[in-house]
Amino acid sequence: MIRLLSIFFVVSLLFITPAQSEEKIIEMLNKREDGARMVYSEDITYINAGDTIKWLPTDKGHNVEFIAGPEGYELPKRSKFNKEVSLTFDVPGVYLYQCTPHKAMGMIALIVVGDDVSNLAQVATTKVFGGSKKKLQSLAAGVSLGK
Ligand SMILES: [Cu+2]
Repeated sequence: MIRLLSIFFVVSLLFITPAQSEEKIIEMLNKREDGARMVYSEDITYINAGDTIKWLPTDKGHNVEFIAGPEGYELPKRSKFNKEVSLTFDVPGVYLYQCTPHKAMGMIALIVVGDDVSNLAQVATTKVFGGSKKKLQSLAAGVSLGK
């Protein structure tokens, strides 16, 4: 009887907590709270597969341009300046994007989908410009699992 009840309990939990995809907001900023200039609001964003990220053009003159992702991932077109952009990530792995006009000023960021860092070393060798070279190395070193 207890066993039957516990099975019932587990099964009901499955129905009560379905896997929900979430939407995360990232802002494009001239200046962040920590004083960093020309940045996204997050340097490294951790999401689950199926989640969506929405970038807001909080400050003007920025965009989102993907330059690396897991194998087989077709890089989306770079977004328009001053426009909101939404992307859903179904494939686990590490993604790298930059802001086209500020790509040499360190305006780059990483996304880690589904705790999968198997392509991190490869992403870390992506060609980036100027001040973004150092930043990419520090971001890659800062990636951690378990959030
Ligand atoms: Cu920018």
